[in-house]
Amino acid sequence: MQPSPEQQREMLRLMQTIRRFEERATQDYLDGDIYGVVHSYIGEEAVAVGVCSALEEGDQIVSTHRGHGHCIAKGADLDRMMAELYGRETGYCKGKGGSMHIADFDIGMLGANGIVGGGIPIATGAGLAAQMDGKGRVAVSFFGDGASNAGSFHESLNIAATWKLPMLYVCENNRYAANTAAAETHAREDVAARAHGYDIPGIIVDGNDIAAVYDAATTAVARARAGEGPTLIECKTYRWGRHTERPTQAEPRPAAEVEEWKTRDPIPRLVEALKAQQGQLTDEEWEEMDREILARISSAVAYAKASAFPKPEAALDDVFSTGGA
Ligand SMILES: Cc1ncc(C[n+]2csc(CCOP(=O)(O)OP(=O)(O)O)c2C)c(N)n1
Ligand SMILES: [Mg+2]
Repeated sequence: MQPSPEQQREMLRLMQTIRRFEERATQDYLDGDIYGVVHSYIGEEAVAVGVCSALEEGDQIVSTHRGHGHCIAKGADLDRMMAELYGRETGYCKGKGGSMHIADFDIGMLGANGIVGGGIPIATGAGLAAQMDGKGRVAVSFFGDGASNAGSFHESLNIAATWKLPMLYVCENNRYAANTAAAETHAREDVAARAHGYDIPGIIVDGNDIAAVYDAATTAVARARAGEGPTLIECKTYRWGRHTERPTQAEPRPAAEVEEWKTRDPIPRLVEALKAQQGQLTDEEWEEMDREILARISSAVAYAKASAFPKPEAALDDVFSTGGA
């Protein structure tokens, strides 16, 4: 299914917001203003936006350590995101979680996760809850090629396939897990092929082509809502940056490979596609959209900087739940 021009413009806005957010987060991290670590999603924007554009508000997603893009694509608030990266009390986790732990239950973003493969069973639990609720909700698990080698991936796919849970398993195959090439750890190159072991569809898409991602996600969502069970979608993509933005982070990837993937940038691809549709985007409109996004990111940074750090006496707040029973 092809998105309408209006939907495509919204997808472009979201992808460029992720791009500009990540550029700014990287810069501010290198300047020492952001604590912890930043894993940039630059280059992979079409996956988060393509999938989340196929969802409804009540659908739920679970993210990874590289999670800013998923949050933005699902509609997270940029002020609270940036404040969390800055470790401020106005952030999503009151400044105590940082980049890898943003969650917003109100928009169906059940959380990023620093544990590789840790989010997959959480998403599967959300899928089970959606099935039990019977309101037609679906759950999406985003994870990397590295995570697909974790036991939690196989356990989750098995139970989701057996119980026909309304799920999308979205593998962001960027060909590396930290410094290890997937070729060194995957017996078979295509993660999607593993779906056959669980008798569910395993789809491979060009993860830098947002129309292809959206199309695959739309089909999988319809299947899930119809009670036919989960789909594994493998998006072939690439991160432009090193594994983290730490200045000391190793870079085992050949420079020519990185440069080659930059030519497959998903954002200009969508810009060109929109321009080719008579009257759907002009250079001026695109420049204006980018200016607005940059201004929005700057105001999120200003909000973060104007917010206070959490107080030491708040360190143990929100650690325990009374359960309400
Ligand atoms: C259980 C666990 N093992 C190892 C790590 C360290 N680690 C963090 S990210 C990462 C690589 C993950 O690769 P992949 O799943 O492909 O995601 P990508 O970073 O490529 O998006 C590793 C090994 C971790 N956080 N958790
Ligand atoms: Mg990877």
